[in-house]
Amino acid sequence: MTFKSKFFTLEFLKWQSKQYSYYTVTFLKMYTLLYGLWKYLFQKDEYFVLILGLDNAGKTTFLEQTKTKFSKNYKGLNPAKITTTVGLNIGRIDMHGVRLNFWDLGGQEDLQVLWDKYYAECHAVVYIIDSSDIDRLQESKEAFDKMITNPSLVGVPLLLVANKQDIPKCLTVGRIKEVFRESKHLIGRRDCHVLAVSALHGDGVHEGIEWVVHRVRRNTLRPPKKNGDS
Ligand SMILES: Nc1nc2c(ncn2[C@@H]2O[C@H](COP(=O)(O)OP(=O)(O)OP(=O)(O)O)[C@@H](O)[C@H]2O)c(=O)[nH]1
Ligand SMILES: [Mg+2]
Repeated sequence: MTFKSKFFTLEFLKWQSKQYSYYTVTFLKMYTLLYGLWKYLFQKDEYFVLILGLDNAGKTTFLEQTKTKFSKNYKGLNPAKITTTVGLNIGRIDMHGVRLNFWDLGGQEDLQVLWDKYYAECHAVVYIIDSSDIDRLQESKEAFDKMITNPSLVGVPLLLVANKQDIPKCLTVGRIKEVFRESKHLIGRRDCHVLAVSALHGDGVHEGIEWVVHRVRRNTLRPPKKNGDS
């Protein structure tokens, strides 16, 4: 090879490698741009909702009704087949362009110590009260007080579900409000709402979930996660 042809080959190789790096950078820029657009258009805001309350209050029944009402093709578990929760039940629904993830924890006394592990990550709490269990109303209020005193729940909307309203002679919503109003100073400025529900029959479940969605979306203290966020 002559000196001239060697020179031209070298120049050509340099030019070619410049072209390659130009295409690589352009490709990466396009990829980043398109991925950002895809994320913006298709990824939903995600919120995490804790379902808490004493054992037997109806938390898992409430979750099953929620999944049945808001998920296409989901046939809820037979209520008779729902047993006490020892670990965690999860559920997920999409509505109003957002995703709600539910964590339903066991309510037995020795399992309540696990509740606070989820506080920092949650965007709302649905607290279930058994309106037919007059003897344990005070115990439920104490568990509620302990929960809302935890600083990791500051600013989190609270939905109090007065469940089992289908049972004759159960406590009225008015009575339950009266009792839980004593915790007003602990609730502070958090959004809080008490709702009459029969999780077994599904009454009030839709309204409750609508309330939660609206409150978590407007709560600037706990921004949503984008799905895909770790
Ligand atoms: N009548 C009536 N029974 C209900 C209602 N909701 C739940 N139950 C019943 O209450 C019992 C307990 O319900 P669960 O959903 O398992 O209660 P839980 O709060 O998840 O209990 P743990 O998992 O032990 O903390 C079951 O027999 C349910 O069928 C309701 O609205 N009305
Ligand atoms: Mg349960």
